[in-house]
Amino acid sequence: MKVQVCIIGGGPSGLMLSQLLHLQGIDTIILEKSSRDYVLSRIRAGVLEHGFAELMREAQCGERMDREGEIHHGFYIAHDGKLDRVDLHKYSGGNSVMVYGQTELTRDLYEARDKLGGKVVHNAADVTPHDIASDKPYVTYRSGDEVIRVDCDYIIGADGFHGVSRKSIPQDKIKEYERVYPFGWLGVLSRTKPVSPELIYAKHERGFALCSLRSQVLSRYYVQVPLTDKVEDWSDDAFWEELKRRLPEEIAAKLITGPSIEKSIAPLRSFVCEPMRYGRLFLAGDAAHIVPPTGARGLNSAASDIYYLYHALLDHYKKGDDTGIDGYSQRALARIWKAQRFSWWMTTLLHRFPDRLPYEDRLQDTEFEYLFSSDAAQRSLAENYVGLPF
Ligand code: RFL
Ligand code: PHB
Repeated sequence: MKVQVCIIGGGPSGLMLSQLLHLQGIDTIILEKSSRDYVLSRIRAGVLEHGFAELMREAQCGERMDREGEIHHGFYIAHDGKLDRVDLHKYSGGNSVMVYGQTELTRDLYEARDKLGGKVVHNAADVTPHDIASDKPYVTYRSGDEVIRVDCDYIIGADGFHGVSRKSIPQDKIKEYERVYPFGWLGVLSRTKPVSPELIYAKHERGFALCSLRSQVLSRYYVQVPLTDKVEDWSDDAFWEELKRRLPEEIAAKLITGPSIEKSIAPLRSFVCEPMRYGRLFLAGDAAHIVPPTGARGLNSAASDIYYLYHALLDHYKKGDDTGIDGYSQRALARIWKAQRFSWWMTTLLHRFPDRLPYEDRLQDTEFEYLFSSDAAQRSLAENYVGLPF
């Protein structure tokens, strides 16, 4: 089989790129190792920046998001018994974020791919890129006993942090930067009314907590837990009790609890791979970089990769101009590192680090005092949270 662009990974990055290219008459295939149901069962991002929402619209997938998603003009930070609001609208020049779950957005992208007759192969086993440094790369995968070969011009590695794409680049051609945090997030999804119409990020001496939502009847909550904790250690009751302890009393008193419909632990990690291209293989999204979820940047960073790649491939196929292709890695990384900085800063601001010094505790308190007494500091937070331009 021959296509112009072979995309490894059917998460939001791969689906979005394939949809955008298809609309421009560029032929793609997506090779996804899991089933569609499995991909759609993963509960991840909840907050989308303006740029991501725009890309969904450009991909002709924004209709349900615009109907069912919620526009948020601000969020709260609970700290030291206080509840301060970050006014995104005021401090970012009228911008906002969209609250719409990754599960729903992925479903919309799959439906759009189906509608256009896009090629999406699920349960593709042993996906392997070959000859990526040559101008005739190809990818093989296994379906049952049959090995299928896909010849292409370009390979896009959109297969997440644990995918095969980054690992297929020779180790001496890339440099990896990583920080693993000494805690994770225990997340619970419940069919209950959210405790607050806007998100609440809470810093507490027992650890971080987050009150988020998917809709007015579906809540998403998180608490910081040690890496040694297992989901089985946490009954629903234990989760709700711990969450309440970390919230201001008046919020905890309003919290409506219910059975969890999903419960999982995500470790926190910062990671960047440089460069994001080797030969004819381009990395995009979590395959190239990871952030801790605190600043809600992960999927939003994938969006700028996809935007740059989409335009680079368009220029190549429509105008014979390879400037975008040659500049992709550098351009993408410039924005990625800013998202890394912001996510690291939000994580440091809000979490309890097990090995912190008393000196660092005082600095953390001072960060809040400064933040909520300075328009410039709130402007910086808002500008990063709604997403830097791309
Ligand atoms: P994904 O979603 O990991 O998709 C990669 C796909 O590739 C497939 N795959 C393979 N396919 C073929 N062959 C192989 N060898 C393969 N190996 C893997 C996988 O099955 C999968 O389907 O990467 P993608 O598309 O780059 O998307 C990235 C986002 O998923 C991620 O950045 C966000 O979820 C991060 N994130 C958040 N981002 C935000 O912008 N805002 C948020 O509010 C936000 N909240 C979060 C988050 C991530 C979280 N977790 C669980 C890490 C909250 C959490 C808790
Ligand atoms: C979520 O709703 O899952 C969510 C929201 C904001 C974050 C991280 C996760 O910063």
